[in-house]
Amino acid sequence: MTIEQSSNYSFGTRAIHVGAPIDPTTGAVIEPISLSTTFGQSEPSKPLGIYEYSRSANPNRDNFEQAVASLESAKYAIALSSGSATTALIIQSLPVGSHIISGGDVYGGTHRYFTKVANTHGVKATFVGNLVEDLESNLTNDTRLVWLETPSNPTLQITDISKIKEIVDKHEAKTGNKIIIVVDNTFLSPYISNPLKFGADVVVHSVTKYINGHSDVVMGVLATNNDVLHDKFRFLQNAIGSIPSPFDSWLAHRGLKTLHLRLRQASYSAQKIAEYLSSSPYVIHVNYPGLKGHKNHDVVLKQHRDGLGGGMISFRIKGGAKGASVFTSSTKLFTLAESLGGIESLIEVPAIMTHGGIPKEERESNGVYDDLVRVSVGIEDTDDLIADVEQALQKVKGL
Ligand code: P1T
Repeated sequence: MTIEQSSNYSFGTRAIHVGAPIDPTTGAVIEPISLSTTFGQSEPSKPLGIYEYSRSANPNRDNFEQAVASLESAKYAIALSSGSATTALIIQSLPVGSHIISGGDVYGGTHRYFTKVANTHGVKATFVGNLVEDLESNLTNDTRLVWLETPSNPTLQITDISKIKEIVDKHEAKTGNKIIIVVDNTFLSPYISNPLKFGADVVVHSVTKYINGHSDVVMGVLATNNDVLHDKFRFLQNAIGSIPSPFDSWLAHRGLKTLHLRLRQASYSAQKIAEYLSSSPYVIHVNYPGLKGHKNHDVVLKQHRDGLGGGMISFRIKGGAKGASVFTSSTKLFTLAESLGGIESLIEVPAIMTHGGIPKEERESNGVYDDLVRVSVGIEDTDDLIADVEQALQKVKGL
Protein backbone atom coordinates (compact mmCIF):
# COMPACT_ATOMS: atom_id res chain seq x y z
CA MET A 1 0.00 0.00 0.00
CA THR A 2 1.31 3.48 -0.87
CA ILE A 3 1.09 6.50 1.43
CA GLU A 4 -1.69 7.94 -0.76
CA GLN A 5 -3.72 4.71 -0.57
CA SER A 6 -3.28 4.52 3.22
CA SER A 7 -4.96 7.76 4.24
CA ASN A 8 -8.31 6.19 5.18
CA TYR A 9 -6.80 3.42 7.31
CA SER A 10 -6.01 3.52 11.01
CA PHE A 11 -2.56 3.27 12.56
CA GLY A 12 -2.20 -0.51 12.98
CA THR A 13 -3.33 -1.19 9.41
CA ARG A 14 -0.91 1.39 8.03
CA ALA A 15 1.95 0.02 10.18
CA ILE A 16 1.49 -3.39 8.60
CA HIS A 17 0.65 -2.54 4.99
CA VAL A 18 2.35 0.71 3.93
CA GLY A 19 5.62 0.05 2.10
CA ALA A 20 4.98 -3.70 2.27
CA PRO A 21 4.18 -4.78 -1.30
CA ILE A 22 3.88 -8.43 -2.23
CA ASP A 23 6.97 -9.32 -4.28
CA PRO A 24 5.82 -9.26 -7.91
CA THR A 25 8.26 -12.01 -9.03
CA THR A 26 7.83 -14.64 -6.30
CA GLY A 27 4.66 -13.59 -4.50
CA ALA A 28 6.62 -13.36 -1.24
CA VAL A 29 4.50 -11.61 1.40
CA ILE A 30 7.59 -10.26 3.14
CA GLU A 31 9.96 -8.18 1.06
CA PRO A 32 13.34 -9.76 0.24
CA ILE A 33 16.47 -8.03 1.56
CA SER A 34 18.08 -6.25 -1.36
CA LEU A 35 21.82 -6.40 -0.68
CA SER A 36 23.05 -5.30 -4.11
CA THR A 37 25.06 -2.09 -3.88
CA THR A 38 24.53 -1.25 -7.55
CA PHE A 39 21.85 -1.73 -10.19
CA GLY A 40 22.22 -2.49 -13.93
CA GLN A 41 21.69 0.04 -16.69
CA SER A 42 20.61 -0.54 -20.31
CA GLU A 43 22.55 2.45 -21.63
CA PRO A 44 24.80 4.92 -19.78
CA SER A 45 22.62 6.78 -17.29
CA LYS A 46 19.52 4.64 -18.13
CA PRO A 47 18.91 2.37 -15.12
CA LEU A 48 16.82 -0.77 -15.75
CA GLY A 49 14.57 0.10 -12.80
CA ILE A 50 14.33 3.02 -10.39
CA TYR A 51 17.60 2.27 -8.54
CA GLU A 52 21.19 3.11 -9.46
CA TYR A 53 23.44 2.89 -6.41
CA SER A 54 22.45 1.86 -2.89
CA ARG A 55 23.83 4.94 -1.11
CA SER A 56 21.32 7.07 -3.02
CA ALA A 57 18.33 4.73 -2.60
CA ASN A 58 17.61 1.10 -1.80
CA PRO A 59 14.32 -0.89 -1.90
CA ASN A 60 14.35 -1.83 1.81
CA ARG A 61 15.10 1.72 2.88
CA ASP A 62 12.39 3.08 0.56
CA ASN A 63 9.80 0.71 2.02
CA PHE A 64 10.71 1.59 5.60
CA GLU A 65 10.64 5.32 4.78
CA GLN A 66 7.17 5.03 3.25
CA ALA A 67 5.87 3.26 6.35
CA VAL A 68 7.31 5.91 8.71
CA ALA A 69 6.02 8.78 6.54
CA SER A 70 2.53 7.31 6.67
CA LEU A 71 2.65 6.80 10.46
CA GLU A 72 3.91 10.36 11.05
CA SER A 73 1.28 11.81 8.65
CA ALA A 74 4.15 13.13 6.54
CA LYS A 75 4.79 13.32 2.81
CA TYR A 76 8.38 12.21 3.20
CA ALA A 77 10.66 10.26 5.52
CA ILE A 78 14.43 9.80 5.28
CA ALA A 79 16.08 6.93 7.14
CA LEU A 80 19.63 7.42 8.44
CA SER A 81 22.39 5.41 10.07
CA SER A 82 21.51 6.55 13.63
CA GLY A 83 19.43 9.05 15.56
CA SER A 84 22.63 11.05 16.09
CA ALA A 85 23.35 11.10 12.33
CA THR A 86 19.83 12.49 11.85
CA THR A 87 20.57 15.34 14.28
CA ALA A 88 23.91 16.00 12.55
CA LEU A 89 22.35 16.07 9.07
CA ILE A 90 19.70 18.61 10.06
CA ILE A 91 22.22 20.89 11.77
CA GLN A 92 24.63 20.59 8.81
CA SER A 93 21.86 21.90 6.54
CA LEU A 94 22.04 25.30 8.31
CA PRO A 95 24.23 28.13 7.01
CA VAL A 96 27.36 29.16 8.93
CA GLY A 97 26.43 31.80 11.50
CA SER A 98 23.07 30.22 12.34
CA HIS A 99 21.75 30.24 15.89
CA ILE A 100 19.65 27.40 17.25
CA ILE A 101 17.53 27.30 20.40
CA SER A 102 17.13 23.95 22.11
CA GLY A 103 15.11 22.72 25.03
CA GLY A 104 17.47 22.44 28.01
CA ASP A 105 16.65 18.82 28.78
CA VAL A 106 17.71 16.77 25.75
CA TYR A 107 19.55 13.49 25.16
CA GLY A 108 23.21 13.84 26.25
CA GLY A 109 24.44 13.03 22.72
CA THR A 110 22.28 15.80 21.24
CA HIS A 111 23.68 18.25 23.82
CA ARG A 112 27.18 17.03 22.89
CA TYR A 113 26.57 17.58 19.17
CA PHE A 114 25.20 21.08 19.71
CA THR A 115 27.98 22.18 22.08
CA LYS A 116 31.04 20.34 20.76
CA VAL A 117 30.45 19.81 17.01
CA ALA A 118 27.92 22.34 15.66
CA ASN A 119 29.90 25.23 17.18
CA THR A 120 33.03 24.20 15.27
CA HIS A 121 31.00 24.64 12.04
CA GLY A 122 29.76 28.09 13.00
CA VAL A 123 26.37 27.10 14.45
CA LYS A 124 25.72 28.32 17.99
CA ALA A 125 23.19 26.79 20.40
CA THR A 126 21.33 28.34 23.32
CA PHE A 127 19.61 25.97 25.77
CA VAL A 128 16.39 27.14 27.34
CA GLY A 129 14.79 25.50 30.40
CA ASN A 130 11.18 26.22 29.50
CA LEU A 131 10.72 26.86 25.78
CA VAL A 132 7.14 28.11 25.98
CA GLU A 133 8.12 30.76 28.54
CA ASP A 134 11.62 31.65 27.37
CA LEU A 135 11.77 31.09 23.60
CA GLU A 136 10.65 34.57 22.54
CA SER A 137 13.23 36.44 24.60
CA ASN A 138 16.05 34.23 23.25
CA LEU A 139 15.23 34.61 19.54
CA THR A 140 17.83 36.58 17.59
CA ASN A 141 18.13 37.74 14.00
CA ASP A 142 20.27 34.65 13.32
CA THR A 143 17.94 32.06 14.88
CA ARG A 144 17.14 29.47 12.22
CA LEU A 145 15.99 26.43 14.17
CA VAL A 146 14.22 25.41 17.39
CA TRP A 147 14.91 21.89 18.68
CA LEU A 148 12.85 20.17 21.31
CA GLU A 149 12.12 16.79 22.83
CA THR A 150 8.65 16.21 24.17
CA PRO A 151 8.72 14.35 26.50
CA SER A 152 12.31 15.34 27.22
CA ASN A 153 15.08 12.87 28.00
CA PRO A 154 15.29 12.11 30.89
CA THR A 155 12.95 14.33 32.94
CA LEU A 156 9.84 13.80 30.78
CA GLN A 157 8.99 17.49 30.48
CA ILE A 158 6.19 18.14 28.01
CA THR A 159 6.16 21.05 25.55
CA ASP A 160 3.06 22.41 23.84
CA ILE A 161 4.23 22.35 20.21
CA SER A 162 1.43 24.62 18.97
CA LYS A 163 2.57 27.34 21.40
CA ILE A 164 6.12 27.11 20.00
CA LYS A 165 4.67 27.41 16.50
CA GLU A 166 2.72 30.54 17.53
CA ILE A 167 5.87 32.22 18.90
CA VAL A 168 7.90 31.30 15.80
CA ASP A 169 5.15 32.51 13.43
CA LYS A 170 4.92 35.82 15.26
CA HIS A 171 8.69 36.29 14.97
CA GLU A 172 8.58 35.40 11.27
CA ALA A 173 5.77 37.90 10.61
CA LYS A 174 7.82 40.60 12.34
CA THR A 175 11.27 39.87 10.90
CA GLY A 176 10.71 37.78 7.76
CA ASN A 177 13.10 35.16 9.21
CA LYS A 178 12.03 31.55 8.71
CA ILE A 179 12.69 29.29 11.69
CA ILE A 180 12.39 25.49 11.45
CA ILE A 181 10.79 23.67 14.39
CA VAL A 182 12.28 20.20 14.89
CA VAL A 183 10.67 17.80 17.38
CA ASP A 184 12.50 14.69 18.55
CA ASN A 185 9.62 12.23 18.99
CA THR A 186 11.78 9.28 20.07
CA PHE A 187 10.18 8.87 23.52
CA LEU A 188 6.62 8.59 22.23
CA SER A 189 6.95 7.12 18.72
CA PRO A 190 4.46 8.01 15.97
CA TYR A 191 1.86 5.83 17.70
CA ILE A 192 1.38 8.23 20.61
CA SER A 193 2.07 11.56 18.96
CA ASN A 194 2.49 13.15 15.52
CA PRO A 195 4.31 16.48 16.06
CA LEU A 196 3.82 17.63 12.43
CA LYS A 197 0.08 17.92 13.16
CA PHE A 198 0.81 20.45 15.92
CA GLY A 199 3.12 22.69 13.88
CA ALA A 200 6.55 21.02 13.76
CA ASP A 201 8.34 21.29 10.40
CA VAL A 202 10.44 18.18 10.95
CA VAL A 203 10.00 15.21 13.28
CA VAL A 204 12.98 12.99 14.14
CA HIS A 205 13.44 9.62 15.82
CA SER A 206 16.18 7.45 17.08
CA VAL A 207 14.77 4.33 15.35
CA THR A 208 17.07 2.41 17.71
CA LYS A 209 14.31 2.85 20.30
CA TYR A 210 10.55 2.27 19.90
CA ILE A 211 10.27 2.15 16.11
CA ASN A 212 12.60 -0.84 15.80
CA GLY A 213 11.71 -1.88 19.33
CA HIS A 214 13.91 -4.94 19.73
CA SER A 215 17.29 -3.46 20.74
CA ASP A 216 19.06 -4.93 17.73
CA VAL A 217 19.34 -2.01 15.26
CA VAL A 218 20.96 1.45 15.51
CA MET A 219 19.18 3.76 13.09
CA GLY A 220 17.46 7.14 12.74
CA VAL A 221 14.72 8.73 10.68
CA LEU A 222 13.29 12.17 9.95
CA ALA A 223 9.90 13.02 8.44
CA THR A 224 8.51 16.24 6.96
CA ASN A 225 5.82 17.67 4.72
CA ASN A 226 8.13 20.42 3.46
CA ASP A 227 9.32 19.84 -0.15
CA VAL A 228 12.29 22.21 0.12
CA LEU A 229 13.57 20.73 3.38
CA HIS A 230 13.09 17.21 2.06
CA ASP A 231 15.12 17.92 -1.08
CA LYS A 232 17.87 19.58 0.96
CA PHE A 233 18.10 16.69 3.46
CA ARG A 234 18.03 14.02 0.68
CA PHE A 235 20.81 15.80 -1.19
CA LEU A 236 22.91 16.10 1.98
CA GLN A 237 22.38 12.48 2.98
CA ASN A 238 23.58 11.26 -0.40
CA ALA A 239 26.55 13.63 -0.26
CA ILE A 240 27.50 12.62 3.29
CA GLY A 241 26.55 8.94 3.07
CA SER A 242 24.89 8.54 6.49
CA ILE A 243 22.66 5.66 5.38
CA PRO A 244 21.35 2.57 7.16
CA SER A 245 22.11 -0.86 5.67
CA PRO A 246 19.41 -2.80 3.78
CA PHE A 247 19.38 -5.41 6.56
CA ASP A 248 18.87 -2.79 9.30
CA SER A 249 16.15 -1.12 7.20
CA TRP A 250 14.43 -4.49 6.84
CA LEU A 251 14.71 -5.29 10.56
CA ALA A 252 13.44 -1.85 11.59
CA HIS A 253 10.53 -2.19 9.18
CA ARG A 254 9.67 -5.56 10.73
CA GLY A 255 9.83 -4.03 14.22
CA LEU A 256 7.63 -1.10 13.24
CA LYS A 257 4.78 -3.43 12.27
CA THR A 258 4.04 -4.14 15.96
CA LEU A 259 4.67 -0.60 17.23
CA HIS A 260 1.04 0.02 18.23
CA LEU A 261 0.80 -3.21 20.25
CA ARG A 262 4.10 -2.64 22.02
CA LEU A 263 3.37 0.99 22.88
CA ARG A 264 -0.08 0.19 24.29
CA GLN A 265 1.36 -2.48 26.57
CA ALA A 266 4.39 -0.41 27.61
CA SER A 267 2.15 2.59 28.40
CA TYR A 268 -0.25 0.42 30.38
CA SER A 269 2.54 -1.00 32.57
CA ALA A 270 4.36 2.34 32.86
CA GLN A 271 1.18 4.00 34.16
CA LYS A 272 0.83 1.31 36.86
CA ILE A 273 4.52 1.46 37.78
CA ALA A 274 4.47 5.28 37.93
CA GLU A 275 1.44 5.16 40.24
CA TYR A 276 3.18 2.55 42.40
CA LEU A 277 6.37 4.62 42.61
CA SER A 278 4.36 7.74 43.52
CA SER A 279 3.04 5.98 46.61
CA SER A 280 6.44 4.60 47.73
CA PRO A 281 8.16 6.05 50.80
CA TYR A 282 11.53 5.48 49.05
CA VAL A 283 10.70 7.80 46.16
CA ILE A 284 11.03 11.60 46.25
CA HIS A 285 9.36 12.56 42.95
CA VAL A 286 8.07 10.77 39.85
CA ASN A 287 8.19 12.22 36.30
CA TYR A 288 5.58 10.52 34.13
CA PRO A 289 3.34 12.27 31.58
CA GLY A 290 0.44 9.88 32.26
CA LEU A 291 0.10 10.99 35.90
CA LYS A 292 -2.66 13.54 36.47
CA GLY A 293 -0.22 15.44 38.68
CA HIS A 294 2.29 15.94 35.83
CA LYS A 295 2.88 19.68 35.36
CA ASN A 296 1.70 19.60 31.74
CA HIS A 297 -0.91 16.85 31.87
CA ASP A 298 -3.33 19.13 29.97
CA VAL A 299 -0.88 19.18 27.02
CA VAL A 300 -0.53 15.39 27.24
CA LEU A 301 -4.31 15.05 26.82
CA LYS A 302 -4.14 17.27 23.72
CA GLN A 303 -0.92 16.02 22.11
CA HIS A 304 -0.89 12.28 22.96
CA ARG A 305 -3.17 9.57 21.58
CA ASP A 306 -5.76 8.70 24.26
CA GLY A 307 -3.67 10.68 26.77
CA LEU A 308 -1.16 7.81 26.88
CA GLY A 309 1.96 8.51 28.93
CA GLY A 310 4.34 6.26 26.96
CA GLY A 311 6.82 3.74 28.31
CA MET A 312 9.38 6.07 29.91
CA ILE A 313 9.47 7.08 33.58
CA SER A 314 12.09 8.87 35.65
CA PHE A 315 12.10 9.39 39.41
CA ARG A 316 14.26 10.68 42.22
CA ILE A 317 15.04 8.01 44.77
CA LYS A 318 15.89 8.37 48.46
CA GLY A 319 19.51 7.79 49.41
CA GLY A 320 21.12 10.05 46.79
CA ALA A 321 23.57 8.64 44.24
CA LYS A 322 24.01 5.56 46.46
CA GLY A 323 20.25 4.93 46.47
CA ALA A 324 20.16 5.18 42.67
CA SER A 325 23.12 2.84 42.35
CA VAL A 326 21.78 0.25 44.78
CA PHE A 327 18.29 0.29 43.24
CA THR A 328 19.43 -0.01 39.62
CA SER A 329 21.87 -2.80 40.52
CA SER A 330 19.12 -4.75 42.34
CA THR A 331 16.41 -5.14 39.70
CA LYS A 332 16.19 -8.58 38.10
CA LEU A 333 13.92 -7.93 35.12
CA PHE A 334 14.99 -4.33 34.39
CA THR A 335 18.47 -4.60 32.89
CA LEU A 336 20.91 -1.86 33.92
CA ALA A 337 21.82 -0.41 30.51
CA GLU A 338 21.64 2.70 28.33
CA SER A 339 19.00 2.99 25.58
CA LEU A 340 15.24 2.51 25.74
CA GLY A 341 12.15 1.56 23.81
CA GLY A 342 12.80 -2.18 23.44
CA ILE A 343 10.53 -5.07 24.37
CA GLU A 344 12.70 -5.70 27.44
CA SER A 345 12.68 -3.31 30.40
CA LEU A 346 15.83 -1.25 31.02
CA ILE A 347 16.97 0.99 33.84
CA GLU A 348 19.77 3.54 34.16
CA VAL A 349 21.17 6.52 36.08
CA PRO A 350 21.31 9.44 33.58
CA ALA A 351 23.69 11.63 35.65
CA ILE A 352 26.55 9.14 35.20
CA MET A 353 25.39 7.30 32.08
CA THR A 354 23.41 8.84 29.17
CA HIS A 355 23.80 12.44 30.38
CA GLY A 356 27.19 12.15 32.06
CA GLY A 357 28.82 14.56 29.59
CA ILE A 358 26.63 17.52 30.60
CA PRO A 359 28.19 19.75 33.30
CA LYS A 360 26.65 19.00 36.73
CA GLU A 361 25.27 22.49 37.28
CA GLU A 362 23.62 22.55 33.87
CA ARG A 363 22.07 19.10 34.17
CA GLU A 364 20.83 19.79 37.71
CA SER A 365 19.16 22.98 36.51
CA ASN A 366 17.09 20.68 34.27
CA GLY A 367 16.28 18.24 37.09
CA VAL A 368 18.92 15.61 36.26
CA TYR A 369 20.20 15.01 39.80
CA ASP A 370 22.53 12.22 40.92
CA ASP A 371 19.54 10.41 42.45
CA LEU A 372 17.48 10.41 39.23
CA VAL A 373 16.66 6.92 37.91
CA ARG A 374 15.31 6.44 34.37
CA VAL A 375 13.17 3.45 33.49
CA SER A 376 12.23 2.13 30.05
CA VAL A 377 9.23 -0.12 30.60
CA GLY A 378 9.15 -3.11 28.28
CA ILE A 379 6.30 -5.45 27.46
CA GLU A 380 6.84 -8.12 30.12
CA ASP A 381 3.83 -8.83 32.39
CA THR A 382 2.90 -5.80 34.46
CA ASP A 383 2.65 -7.61 37.81
CA ASP A 384 6.13 -9.11 37.40
CA LEU A 385 7.59 -5.68 36.66
CA ILE A 386 5.92 -4.08 39.70
CA ALA A 387 7.12 -6.93 41.93
CA ASP A 388 10.65 -6.40 40.63
CA VAL A 389 10.53 -2.65 41.41
CA GLU A 390 9.11 -3.46 44.86
CA GLN A 391 11.90 -5.88 45.81
CA ALA A 392 14.63 -3.50 44.51
CA LEU A 393 13.13 -0.58 46.47
CA GLN A 394 13.41 -2.66 49.66
CA LYS A 395 17.20 -2.63 49.16
CA VAL A 396 17.21 1.17 49.47
CA LYS A 397 15.64 1.01 52.95
CA GLY A 398 17.82 2.74 55.53
CA LEU A 399 20.22 4.40 53.05
O1 P1T B 1 21.52 6.36 19.63
P1 P1T B 1 21.05 7.02 18.40
O2 P1T B 1 20.24 6.15 17.50
O3 P1T B 1 22.16 7.74 17.68
O4 P1T B 1 19.99 8.15 18.86
C1 P1T B 1 20.34 9.29 19.56
C2 P1T B 1 19.15 9.80 20.34
C3 P1T B 1 18.40 10.85 19.82
N1 P1T B 1 17.32 11.34 20.47
C4 P1T B 1 16.93 10.84 21.65
C5 P1T B 1 15.74 11.41 22.35
C6 P1T B 1 17.63 9.77 22.22
O5 P1T B 1 17.20 9.28 23.39
C7 P1T B 1 18.77 9.24 21.56
C8 P1T B 1 19.58 8.14 22.14
N2 P1T B 1 19.37 7.93 23.50
C9 P1T B 1 19.95 6.95 24.27
C10 P1T B 1 20.86 6.08 23.82
C11 P1T B 1 19.51 6.94 25.68
O6 P1T B 1 19.74 5.94 26.40
O7 P1T B 1 18.89 7.92 26.10
